[in-house]
Amino acid sequence: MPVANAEIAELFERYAALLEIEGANAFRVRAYRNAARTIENLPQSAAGMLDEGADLSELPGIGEDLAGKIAAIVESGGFEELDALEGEVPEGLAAMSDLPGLGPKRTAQLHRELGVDDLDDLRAAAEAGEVRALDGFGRTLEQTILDAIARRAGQEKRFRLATAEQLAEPLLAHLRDVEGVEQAEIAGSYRRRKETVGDLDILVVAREDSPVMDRFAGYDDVDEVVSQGETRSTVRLRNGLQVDLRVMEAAAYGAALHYFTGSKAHNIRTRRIAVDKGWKLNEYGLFEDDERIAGRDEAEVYEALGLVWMPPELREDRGEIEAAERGELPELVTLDAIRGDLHCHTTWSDGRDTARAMAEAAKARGYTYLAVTDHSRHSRVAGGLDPDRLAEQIDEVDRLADELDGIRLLKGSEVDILEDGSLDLPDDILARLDLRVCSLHDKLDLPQAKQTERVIRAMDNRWFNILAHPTGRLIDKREPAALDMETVLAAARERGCFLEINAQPERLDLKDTHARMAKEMGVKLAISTDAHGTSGLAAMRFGIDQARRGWLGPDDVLNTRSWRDLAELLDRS
Ligand code: DGT
Ligand code: CA
Ligand code: CA
Ligand code: ZN
Repeated sequence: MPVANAEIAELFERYAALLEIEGANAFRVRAYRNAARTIENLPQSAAGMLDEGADLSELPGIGEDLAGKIAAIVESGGFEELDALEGEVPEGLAAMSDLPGLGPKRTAQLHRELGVDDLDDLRAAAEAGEVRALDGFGRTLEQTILDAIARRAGQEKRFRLATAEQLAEPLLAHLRDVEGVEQAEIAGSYRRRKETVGDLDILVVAREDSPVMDRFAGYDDVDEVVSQGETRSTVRLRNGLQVDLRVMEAAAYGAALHYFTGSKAHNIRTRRIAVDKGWKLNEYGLFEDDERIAGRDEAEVYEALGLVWMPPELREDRGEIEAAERGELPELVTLDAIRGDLHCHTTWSDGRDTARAMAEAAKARGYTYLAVTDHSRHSRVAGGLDPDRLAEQIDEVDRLADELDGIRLLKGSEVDILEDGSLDLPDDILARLDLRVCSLHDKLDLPQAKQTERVIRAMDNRWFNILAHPTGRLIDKREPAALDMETVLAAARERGCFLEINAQPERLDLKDTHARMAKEMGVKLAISTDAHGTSGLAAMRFGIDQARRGWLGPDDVLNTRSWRDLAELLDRS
């Protein structure tokens, strides 16, 4: 069983975190983070490429050294330097740095100044009020840490959707290949495209004599068979992800798909509708007395209940039942409606590919425009551009635009929003761009009133267009900035500004409920990949998932428009 790209990426992330805890050079740390992203976004399996004799050091951002480490991971599941560092850094520190709100830098500080080296120590120190006294910590963060430790204690690990997908899709293909298997699908939160999944729920219709259960338990990536029965088995994969498999008859497949797709809250509503009609609804079907009146496919179940089939992304009991009853389910945006990407990086800052390569990759995706938005000077470790360098880039992009056919390259910048709410670049250079995405990259822990005010100040600048990754959260790693989202959205609407759904699997920022809030308040959103290389452009579909969970239709999304229509919307004059 080849090592999945996500697993290689995870080890590089881990190595980067350990390096950071040790206080290693920021550029070195970043090299591993970038490599993790490169590998995670590769369109092919790195292990497969090695197998075919590919030279991984030719990948952007991967030199000889990193290529060697990848080969070692593929060969042995790890690499020497990681083992060595894991030996040096106490295990508890790694766990600490995983806590939202902490991260490696603060972990190092806690270790240095309080001698704390695991979660128990940390809790004790926080309870004794020692943490708040440290430089840059304070009472709020101390409480955040205590909450996070408490939450972690009673919690199973969740997996990012994109990570789960890299393990789930090959497994699903494996099952579909087993003789006698007629249908197979992944239900649960995975099918609802939730940003993280707790476990996978696979449903299969198979002939009686199909060896599907044995082939499931014997799958190469299975670490442990938790239970195995005739109609239900559970296994744990090597990275810890648990998978349930259920085998059923075709006549119940639709009912099972409905039941195990959930959500639980949605199911409770549909079951109540059935009960009100004097029926019974469960994973085997919709029953009137003992007669099954629906169950073969999902649409049939919904229709029998007086509803219509609805996309799984909507099934959270957030109004979708009522909307279906009124015949007013929203039309949801799809990937093929996207005409361009409005946020990406190139070798001018911390991207791995040239603007030309990015443009060509965008064109290959069928886009008609791509905005080049490299960092501004305040993002120093990301190689941010000062006004002179940006002016040079503007000239280069103009030159490139002349040479390129069939794709429009837009001049942009990802401008840091400074602590006082001013933008990191002067107006005269901002004025020369086609668009500006503006972001918070530091001081994410300001109190809510200050943070909200900071963003609104920034929007007061007439060149502000799109608030990128609005809260700065990293799923399970970094808490969102404390923004009053309703106030921010109202301010954006008033000023003709927009917000972004950042499609990177670890960001997915705005989250679904905030995207929905934006739609309801009439603020359109960009869905952008923030790609740092050509392969990063593929993340668009995760942004689409998130947008669909926020009920967004094509009209609610900026980049479903032609550049002409979009330019008009962006023009604040
Ligand atoms: P996860 O795995 O935590 O990301 O979330 P889900 O939604 O995949 O939840 P899971 O795996 O516990 O169960 C799969 C589906 O099965 C769930 O979405 C709805 C259904 N289900 C599970 N337990 C119950 C229950 O107690 N009542 C009802 N009505 N449905 C349930
Ligand atoms: Ca599940
Ligand atoms: Ca489950
Ligand atoms: Zn960016």
